[in-house]
Amino acid sequence: MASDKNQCGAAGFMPEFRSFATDALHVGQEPEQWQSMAVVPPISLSTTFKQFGPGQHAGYEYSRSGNPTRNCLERAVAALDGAKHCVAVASGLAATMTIVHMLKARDGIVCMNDVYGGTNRYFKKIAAEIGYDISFVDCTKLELLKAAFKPNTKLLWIETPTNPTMKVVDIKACSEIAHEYNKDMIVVVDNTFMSAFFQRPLALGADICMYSATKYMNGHSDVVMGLISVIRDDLSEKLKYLQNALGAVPSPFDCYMCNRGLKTLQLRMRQHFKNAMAAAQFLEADPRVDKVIFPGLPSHPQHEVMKRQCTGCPGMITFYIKGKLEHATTFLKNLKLFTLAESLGGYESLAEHPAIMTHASVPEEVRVELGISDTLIRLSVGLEDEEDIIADLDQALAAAHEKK
Ligand code: P1T
Repeated sequence: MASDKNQCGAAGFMPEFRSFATDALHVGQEPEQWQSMAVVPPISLSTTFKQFGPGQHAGYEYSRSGNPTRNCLERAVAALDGAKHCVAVASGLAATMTIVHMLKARDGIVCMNDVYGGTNRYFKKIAAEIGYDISFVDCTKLELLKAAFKPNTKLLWIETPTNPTMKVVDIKACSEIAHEYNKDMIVVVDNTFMSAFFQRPLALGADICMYSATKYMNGHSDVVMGLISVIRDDLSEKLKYLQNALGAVPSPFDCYMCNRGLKTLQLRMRQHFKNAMAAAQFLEADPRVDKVIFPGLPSHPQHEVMKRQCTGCPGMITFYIKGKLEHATTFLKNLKLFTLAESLGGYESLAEHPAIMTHASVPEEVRVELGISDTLIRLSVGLEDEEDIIADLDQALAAAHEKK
């Protein structure tokens, strides 16, 4: 049974999704699917599969079009997303590319204005040059979204919370507006920051839920992968066709790893939430910090939306350190437990400087407009002990503000 309060003690959020852990452990993992009755899905490395007669096969022909290990993962993810189908691809950006290939050049795409730097670069430098009509809009302002749609708009791309400024977009409201404008518009939510444990975009009206599985879904910083989940059979058919026709597929080994990562998704996300809440509260009370952006705090501008559409918050925090660029870089260089590195969502705590690192490809004037300034620092709070996480932040803040 779903409880009123989350295990991490956060009140006011949606109850956790029913049978989440059971599905993560068992859907797609049935021993009976293997002749050996293996309890853990084997890594099926064979690129090709014997046929009984030409065109008569046991479900698999060639490993790009279908692979047994990948199939286990796809079935598990579909269950966790409350979806019917899932397609695994080689990276989060390969998922974006695969989805955009469902459209034709000159079709319009409206995209949330703050998204991962690589997504911004793909839309602006690749998709726009092919001929897609791309526009960016702040989807937290629904009147701006309404005004952004044009007769050729075929797809709405939402990221929530956004990377890196953690704006929260109301998925239900945006999906309704998009589908009212054009019932066939495809609403995509990049669910990377949330994972399937905290947010189910398909239940909120979106048509596609996608991930960089490189982050929380795998959770161990050792796989690069993308996942795309859908309920609609027509979208699944197109995406499966493109998975094979574009060929950006993940390796069976990576599928095995990600499938394994899902087994602890629930436990990991609960702990990420707990640790991040403690770190965010510490930073918010600290005079060496200008501002903390964490959707689990009542100070977050869309905290109410977050509670309404999510079961909790991941380990992502951004904050503005008091001072200048020099203070941000000194803070980052002095961290001992947090590793200064790009990426997020692994068991280990990471910290980075979006303006210089993950979002360097976003034009400077756009960065300024979005608030990706020299003093903005992004944390991916990991699963270490809470006291050690806070002690590390404390000592690095002290180093940054010493004699300055
Ligand atoms: O790296 P890849 O698996 O291709 O995923 C791209 C991607 C898509 N969507 C979001 C929200 C992301 O954060 C990412 C990748 N992000 C980082 C590498 C980062 O450090 O922010």
